[in-house]
Amino acid sequence: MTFNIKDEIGKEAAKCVREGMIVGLGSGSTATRFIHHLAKRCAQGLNIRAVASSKTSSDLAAELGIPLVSIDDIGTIDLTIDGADQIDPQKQMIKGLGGALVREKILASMSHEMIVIVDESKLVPHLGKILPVEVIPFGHLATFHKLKKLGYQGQWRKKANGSYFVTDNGNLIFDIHFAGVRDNPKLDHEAIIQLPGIVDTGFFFNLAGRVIVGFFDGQIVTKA
Ligand code: A5P
Repeated sequence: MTFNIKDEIGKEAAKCVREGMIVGLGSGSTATRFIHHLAKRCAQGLNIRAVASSKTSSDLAAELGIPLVSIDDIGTIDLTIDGADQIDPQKQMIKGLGGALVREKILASMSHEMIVIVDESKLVPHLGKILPVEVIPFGHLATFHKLKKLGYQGQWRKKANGSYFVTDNGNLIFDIHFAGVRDNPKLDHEAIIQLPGIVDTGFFFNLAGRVIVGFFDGQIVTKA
């Protein structure tokens, strides 16, 4: 079997789950490896309940036998474990390349702790590059023009067949392309979120707890 760093990260993350917890399941390829390892622990007798941040993660958890609860049946989450697209030294993040950013942020904000699971390619000194933004379909072209007026360029996320990518919430994703790194991501977030029609941005501030980083030499480091 070939060495897969995301699998090692997922295994390490699954060790953080304790008996009786309500666990938030992230989305994306690293979170998927975590869900597989969590399912193995459940099969060995670990009792937990999970809530998922996407239909894909929910379907996978159900298929692997992880007991699921509805978000509306719980008030708080003990621990959410999720990936990220970029994370800086202040633990500010960009998420949403998988399109699940809104539900991921809801879960993270309900959690006593969000453990972020990333390989070393996600560690950046400053956030930048691509920022996914969830936009409601109604009036999306007007929203696009308003974003452009604020200086934010980018493109609508599309599927391979050319149709719009639609989120689990029935919305669209506009991927803002930044020319370089951002000096003040919080100002970007505030400018974008005040536009009508924007549901949320992929910026995650003050949400990350521990960060489990997998290095390509096989080392796994947990940062407090
Ligand atoms: C999903 O919407 C994202 O926020 C993911 O958490 C993020 O894209 C990281 O995914 P990978 O683990 O696949 O890189």
